[in-house]
Amino acid sequence: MGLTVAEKIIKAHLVKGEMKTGKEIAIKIDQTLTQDSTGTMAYLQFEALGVDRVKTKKSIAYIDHNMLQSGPENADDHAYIQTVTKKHGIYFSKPGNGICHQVQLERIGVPGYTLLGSDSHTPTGGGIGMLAIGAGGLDVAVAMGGGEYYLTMPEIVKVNLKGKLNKGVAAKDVILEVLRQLTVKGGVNRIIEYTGEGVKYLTVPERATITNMGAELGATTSVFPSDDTTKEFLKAQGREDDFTEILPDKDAIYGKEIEVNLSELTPLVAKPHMPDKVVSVEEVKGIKVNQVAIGSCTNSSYADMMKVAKILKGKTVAENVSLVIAPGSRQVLTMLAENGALADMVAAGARILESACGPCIGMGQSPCTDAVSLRTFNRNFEGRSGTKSANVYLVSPEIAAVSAIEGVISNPCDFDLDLDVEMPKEFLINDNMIMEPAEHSSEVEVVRGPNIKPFPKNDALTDVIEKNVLIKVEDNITTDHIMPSNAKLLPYRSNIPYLSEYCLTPCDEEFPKRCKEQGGGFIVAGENYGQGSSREHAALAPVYLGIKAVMAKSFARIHRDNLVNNGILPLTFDNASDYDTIDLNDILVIDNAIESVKEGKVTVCNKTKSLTYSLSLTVTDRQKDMLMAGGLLNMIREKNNK
Ligand code: MIC
Ligand code: SF4
Repeated sequence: MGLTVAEKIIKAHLVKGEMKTGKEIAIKIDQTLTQDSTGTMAYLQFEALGVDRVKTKKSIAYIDHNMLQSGPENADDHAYIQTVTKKHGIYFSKPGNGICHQVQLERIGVPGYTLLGSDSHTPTGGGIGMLAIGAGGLDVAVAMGGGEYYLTMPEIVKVNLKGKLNKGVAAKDVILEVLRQLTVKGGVNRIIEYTGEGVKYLTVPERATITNMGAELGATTSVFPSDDTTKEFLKAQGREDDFTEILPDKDAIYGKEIEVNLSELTPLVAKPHMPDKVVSVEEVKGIKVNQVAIGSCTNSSYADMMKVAKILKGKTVAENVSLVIAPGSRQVLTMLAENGALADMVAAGARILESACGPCIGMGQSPCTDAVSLRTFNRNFEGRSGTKSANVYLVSPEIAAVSAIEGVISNPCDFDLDLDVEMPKEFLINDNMIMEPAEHSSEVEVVRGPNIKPFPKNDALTDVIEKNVLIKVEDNITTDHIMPSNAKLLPYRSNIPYLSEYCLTPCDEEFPKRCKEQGGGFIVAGENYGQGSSREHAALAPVYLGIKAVMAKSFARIHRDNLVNNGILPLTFDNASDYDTIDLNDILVIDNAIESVKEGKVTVCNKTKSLTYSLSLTVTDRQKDMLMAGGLLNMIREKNNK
C-alpha cells in the first residue's frame, strides 16, 4: 500500500506503536525549537530533567516574542535562555535575527526531518516537507533530552490543489479557504497534506503560509511534498545538501479529501474574532480602516514584503491609517534594505518594526478604541491585539497594502498592480546572530534573573475530589482567554504566581480570586477548549490555582496534552447536554478517582442538583500514569527513584 508524505516521515521516525489512525504512536524527534515566551519554562523543565547535553540532531532557541524591554524582566529571560542553551548544547538565535518559524524555514529546517517546537505555529516547517509539530514546553524539553514524542496517529486529510492562483490572490487566501471549509476545529487529530497539480505553482514561502495557519484548524500539522521547488529554495539558501525528495506514492490512501481550485479562488478575509469567519473581501469592502499591520510568521517572507513594497512604491498611506511592517527575519530585512524596497515602504509612510512577532502577540501597536485593524497574521481572537474593542480582520499582504493606501478595506483585484516578484536565486546569507553552544557545559554559568520563579508542581491524584465549579465557559475558548498575553503580561512568563492573577479573566474577572478563596475546583467548558497557542502557562496557572479537572465537550490537542502533562484531568462529557445542567458554584464530586482514571470513565455527581454525569478520559495508558502521578515530571521522578 502506498504512503502519503506524512506517513513516510512518521514511518522513518516511528519508535513505538502502529501507524493506525487513532492509535498511540511515539516518534523520534530530529530538531526542536523554542521561542522566548514559552522557552523560559521549557528550559526550567529541561534543567529539572537533569540531562547535560541535548540529544537531538539540532536544537535551537529563538528570541522573537518578548522583545519590548520596558523593565529588566524580558532581558533577564533572554540572558537565562542564552546561557542555559549555551551550556546544554543548544543553538541560540539572538533577538533581531527574526521570527522563529521564518528563520527555521530559511536556515535550519530539513525536509523529511521531524521538528517539535514550543509554539503552535511550528508546522510552518511543513512548507519544506518537514513533519513539524507544536507542543507544550515540557514535551519539547523531553524531546531535547532524547525522549520520544507521543501522539495519537492522526487521520491524513488530502487537500487537492488544482489550477494556479490569479494575480491579487495569495497563499493566505488558500488557507483561509481551507479554514472556511473545515473551521477552527476541523483539523483536530488530523494532518493536512497538500497535493495535486497546484502544488508546483506555489513557492516555499507560500506553502509555509499555508502550513503555518494549519494551526488555526487545530491540526496536528500540515505538510507539502519536498520537490524541485523545495530544492531550488534550499539551494538559494546555500543548503542544497539538506534536500531530499519526498513525494506521496501514487496509490497513497488518505482519510478524507477536500479540493481547492486555485484558479477559482478570490481574495478572502477572516472577520473578527475567529480565523474561520471567512468571507469574500467583496463583503467587507469599503469599511474604514484605522490600522494595517504586515508581518508575523504567516506573512513576512521576502516575496510577501516585496509585493507590499511594490504596492506602496510612490504612494502615500491614507491619512486615517497607521501602517506597521515587520519583516520576518534579518535576512528579509537586509535584502529589502539592499534593494531599495525598504526605502519605498518608508517613503510611503510605513512604520518599520524589528523582525519579531511584535503586534501579533500584543507587544505594542495596540490599535485605538473600536479600531478596524487589518493584519496579515493568523489569529484575530478578541483582545489579542491589546485592545478589547478592536475589530481585527486577517488578510493577505496584498489586501493589507492596498487597503493601507485606500484607507478602506479594498480588493487588490480592482487595481492594476505589478505583483511580479522573482524568488531570489541566492538569498543573503549571514548566520552571525546564531550562537553556537559551548563545547563543555562546565564552561558556562547560567544567569537567573529575580523574575524567574520555580514552576508549580501538582500533587498525585487523590481518590475523592469534591470541589465547586469555579467557571463555566462557552465553545472555542482559546489559550489567549485562559492565559492572556500582552505587553504587560509577557514579561512574567517565568513567574506563574503573578500570571495566575490573570488566568481566564477575559471570561470572568473574579475567577482567580474565586479559585484562591475556595482552594481550587473545576472548570466547565464547551467544544474545542484550549484552541490556539501552545502556551503551557494555560495549564500551569490553573495548577497553581488548584484546578483539578476541566470538564468540556471537547478539547484542542496541545492544550489537552499540556493539562495531562501537568496533572489536570481533561474530561469530556459523554452527553453534551449535561453541560447545560451545570452552573457556577455547583458542587461536583468524583469518588473513586484513581480507579476511574485507570478505566477512562469518570462518574461525576452534581451534589447541588442531585444529578450524575458520565465523562470520558480519552488519554493513553502512559498519560493515565502521568495523571495519577500529578504530571509528567512527577512520573519521571517516580520512575527514576524506583
Ligand atoms: C501565539 O501565536 O499565540 C504564540 C505567542 O506564538 C504562542 C506561544 C505563546 O503563547 O507563547 C503559540 O502560538 O504557541
Ligand atoms: Fe509570533 Fe504571532 Fe507567529 Fe505566534 S503567531 S509565533 S506570536 S508571529
